[in-house]
Formats: sequence, structure tokens, C-alpha cells
Amino acid sequence: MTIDIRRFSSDQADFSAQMDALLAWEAVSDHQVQQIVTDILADVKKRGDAAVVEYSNRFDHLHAQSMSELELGQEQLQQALDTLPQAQRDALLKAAERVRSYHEKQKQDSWQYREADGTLLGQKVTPMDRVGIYVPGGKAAYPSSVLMNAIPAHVAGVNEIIMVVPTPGGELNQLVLAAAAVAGVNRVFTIGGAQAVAALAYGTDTVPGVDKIVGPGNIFVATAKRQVFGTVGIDMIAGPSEILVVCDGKTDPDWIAMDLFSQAEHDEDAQAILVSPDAGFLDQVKASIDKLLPDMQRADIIRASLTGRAALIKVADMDEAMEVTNRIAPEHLELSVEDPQALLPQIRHAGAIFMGRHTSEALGDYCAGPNHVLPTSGTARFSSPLGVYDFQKRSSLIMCSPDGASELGQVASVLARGEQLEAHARSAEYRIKK
Ligand code: HSO
Ligand code: ZN
Repeated sequence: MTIDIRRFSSDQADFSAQMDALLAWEAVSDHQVQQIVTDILADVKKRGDAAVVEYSNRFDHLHAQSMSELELGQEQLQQALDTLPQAQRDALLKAAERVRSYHEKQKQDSWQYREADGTLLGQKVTPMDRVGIYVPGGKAAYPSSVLMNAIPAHVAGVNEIIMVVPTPGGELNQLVLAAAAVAGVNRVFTIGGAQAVAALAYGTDTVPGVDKIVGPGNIFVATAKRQVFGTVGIDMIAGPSEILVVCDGKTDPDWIAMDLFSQAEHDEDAQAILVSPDAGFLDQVKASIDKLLPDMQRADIIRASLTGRAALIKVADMDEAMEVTNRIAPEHLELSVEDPQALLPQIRHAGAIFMGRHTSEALGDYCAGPNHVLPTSGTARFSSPLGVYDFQKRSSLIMCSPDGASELGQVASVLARGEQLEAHARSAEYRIKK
């Protein structure tokens, strides 16, 4: 059985319109969802733990009497790690170690410099005190995402990392708990949804309020994060995951088909795009897709994703492939070509760039080292992968010497009088040497 995948070419007159249609994506948060979330946030803000327990019991079918029943102890996390099958434990530890050492390189340091008159200027970098990590439950519960969210916070020097993870029906995901142990998570609450975001944002008697909330979630979680932004920081509002593979036509088509599947299997809305100057190669990959799909465990999800949002695009050459790439600003970009370094200067927008035929996105999703929390839906035009810098903030430092204050006082006083701010002007003038 063959499946229908959108296919078009850059020499078609309506190419631009085809691209627009391909990239159209509306993150729907209808009015009703927003109202439900607003009400839950207000209720948790007012009633604290009692409200969180009630919503958790209702939405996750639990029977908790108090918030303390919805917290896991460190021993439970450690036990989850200790009882994992050896291969899984080893893989988790290896991945964590690689992710940690990559992120160590992202640490920003404080700096200071002195001007000739002795005035000192600088920037002091400090970690956030406490952050919250939202980990989805159910189908999208990814232990790898626990590592990707918690490790950069840990490397940044965040004092306390609070994780929330819903447990529908009370079912715990042992790999998620083990990942929390490995990543240095301090406290774990088995709560989710808008009520968990509210608890983290406002704090309750049991759940400590945090400074920033990171991590993906469903539409209720995303809407809640948007609404608490300002009270706390948030990372980003992630859309469905996407991959763009650019191939010169010389990679095994089965490899490329499977790389496209690896994105498509995340969910029906995920997007997989292949761009190549070689039309015959696009045919080969399509044949590989039709051949490999029936055996995939998540064939239904992959089929829905590929028929709904995928595309096979023929371009004139690699230059044009790079133009298409920048227009898409993909979350994941695979350069399946002989010399990916040669293309790098032309790429302006991409969340993560997987270079060469041997670098599949899957390696980056788990263990290469860089973060897999990446800007989606074209937001790579203005944002970056989650990193240590997202958990650090900066304070400016100014220390004027007497000479420096005297000289700057003259500049400041002129500008202050221009703004008709008398006190500013005088405050500066007091420090001008007579
Ligand atoms: N590709 C996903 C991350 C992930 N893949 C987690 C597997 N597990 C979004 O970048
Ligand atoms: Zn993935």
C-alpha cells in the first residue's frame, strides 16, 4: 500500500504558495481552554494545596487526601534508577554525562573591566534560585527530556530543581524517575496540567514557588505557561516537532525514510520534509517509505503525520536548498551530504544542525550532547536551543572612580536637564569636581 505525500518542485509557478501552505500552523488555544485555565490558576492561587489535590484527583483519577501524598521521596527516585535493567541504566548515565559535558561549555562567566580613570564596569552572572520542570505523562513521557531540561539548570548552578509529572491513574514511569535521579532533580510532585503550573508559579504550602517554568506540555499546560508568564519566567511555547532533511541524493534512501519517520512518530501533527535536487532520489525515498511503513509500531501516527504535513521538495541545486532551509527555519536540520561544512555559512536559521550522512537526529535526541529542546514552527529565526544560559541571569556592575564620576556627571547632567529631570541632574552634578 502506498501513501500520499505532498510533492512539489521549486520550478513550479506556485512554489511560494505551496511553501506557505506547507508551513501554515496555528497553535490553537480556543477561548474555552483559556477560560478553563484562567479559572484553575485563580483557584490554585486562592486555595493552594487543597485545589491542586482536587484537580489532580479529578483529572488524573487519583484518590489523594493531601498534597504530601503527591510527592515522591529521593529514595523512590534512587530506587527507580537502581532497579532499571543494566543496559537502560548504563545508557541513561552515559547520555547524562555527555549532555552535562556539552552544557558545561555554555556557562557564561561574569566579567569586569577598568577604564583609564579607574571606573569599573562589568556583568555579574547568577543562576536562578529555583526552577520548575514540567514533564508530560502518558504517551509523551520522555526520560530524555528530563535530562535535557534538568541538566542545564544544574550546570547553571540552580539551587533547587522541582519537577512535576502527572501520573494518570497513579501509574509511575520508572525511567522518568530514574532520569530525575540522574539529572539532580531535588523534588518531584506527581501533579500535572494547569494546576501544576499554577502550583509552581504561585507556590502552595507544599509546592515551593519557582522563578521559571520549563518543559513541554499539552494545550492546557502551554496555555497556563503563557498566562503565568510575568509572574515567573517560561522557556518557550513549543509547537509540534519538525525535521527538514536536505540530501544530495547519495545517502541510502532507507536511512532518510527512517529519519523522516523518527520525527513523524512523535505525533500526528509532527512535520517531516525532505529537500533534494535529485528527483530520482525523491522517488527512491518515497519507495522506501512505502516499503518500511507497514512494519512500524507507530505506523498509524506516522501515516497521519506524513499524509497531513510532510513534503518531498525538488530544488534546482544546493543553493536553493539552503534558501528553502532558511525560509523554513527548521527545528531540526539534517544535512545528509558529503561536505556539510561547506553549506554551513549559508544557513541562518535552524534549531539544531545534524551534519553528514551518519548524524541522524535520533542521536541528538538522546545522547550526542546538545539539547533536544529546540525552537519549533520557524521560531529558530529568533530563538535558540534550551541551554545553561536560560537558567542564568545577568546584573550590570558600575563602580565610578571620583574622576570617572566627575566626567560622567557632566554628560548625565546635560542629558537630565534635556529631559527636565532636575533631581537626576543635581545628583550627577554633586559629583562633578570643582
Ligand atoms: N525529537 C524530540 C525529542 C525526543 N525524541 C525525545 C525522542 N525523545 C523533540 O526534539
Ligand atoms: Zn525525537
